[in-house]
Amino acid sequence: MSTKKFLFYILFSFFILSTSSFAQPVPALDENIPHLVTFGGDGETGWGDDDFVQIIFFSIPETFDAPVFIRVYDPDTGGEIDEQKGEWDTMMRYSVYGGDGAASEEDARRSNLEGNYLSGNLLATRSFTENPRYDNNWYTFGPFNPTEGELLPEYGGYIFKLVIEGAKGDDGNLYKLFLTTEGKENRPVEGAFAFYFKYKFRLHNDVNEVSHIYPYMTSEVIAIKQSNFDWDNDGFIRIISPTKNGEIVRASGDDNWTDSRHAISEGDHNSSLDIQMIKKKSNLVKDNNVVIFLENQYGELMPFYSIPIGGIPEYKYSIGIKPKK
Ligand SMILES: [Ca+2]
Ligand SMILES: [Ca+2]
Ligand SMILES: [Ca+2]
Repeated sequence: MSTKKFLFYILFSFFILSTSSFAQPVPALDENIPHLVTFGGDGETGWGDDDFVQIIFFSIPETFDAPVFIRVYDPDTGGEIDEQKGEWDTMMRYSVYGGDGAASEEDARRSNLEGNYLSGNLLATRSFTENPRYDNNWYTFGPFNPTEGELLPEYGGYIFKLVIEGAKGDDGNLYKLFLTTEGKENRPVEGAFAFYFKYKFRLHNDVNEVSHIYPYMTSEVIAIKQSNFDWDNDGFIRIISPTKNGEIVRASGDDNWTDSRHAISEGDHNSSLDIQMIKKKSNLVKDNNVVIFLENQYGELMPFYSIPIGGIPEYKYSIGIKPKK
């Protein structure tokens, strides 16, 4: 394949990926993560949620001019998929924000709960306790006009922020999200995607499953620092990229944070990283909830994308081993 054709192929792949239904659910299909997690605010951090708030951003292309909806699967805390601690007594508050500052506010990206993380215009909010009506079922926020989002071309268009807060109680809320063009079904918004700077989720209860997250390395990045919480020593985390053939990332134990630094070389620029979470093969770590975030060499948070930009990266032997001059 000629270089030109190859470049076209890359762009074409990106176009297909970014417009497929794969881009619309959170967690994304390519991530192979079963559910997001947020605990009630009276919970214990040792159950796998460090601060009882999750913040997810959705990006809608400027060219898209029809209404959009944000749907939440199993928004209540109770019933089949959620994590019970004593009585079901948890209240989860979901709030959608748009307008100036919704996503550009540093406190929102860093989920600095002492600061102005509820920035922007509040467009919709609703709280849920245990409610069988929404067990294994969807609740829909919207419609929203795309221009109600915050316009940030560097993040692909109009941005909406969904904040999920454990207002009361101590149980674990498991849930999924979908950005859609319809209020009653999941229909992808063409060219849209989600991104998140601090990600809290449940790993599979199956030792053979591998979950993934996909940050993108621009040409300015020369080093990253990953931090993770409450991994419970569940197997290992590794990086696959054009120059990294399974570089090991330090993983945390029970109820603590750990971090590790990783150099990023030229061969990884303009590519996603595939950060793989490989569960321990013996002694299943059951119901393992974890938190992870990433910073660049300036200490700036780096987003994970629901689409691996440029496609899922692969190790390239010819780049990993530099030719002698
Ligand atoms: Ca739930
Ligand atoms: Ca409880
Ligand atoms: Ca855990």
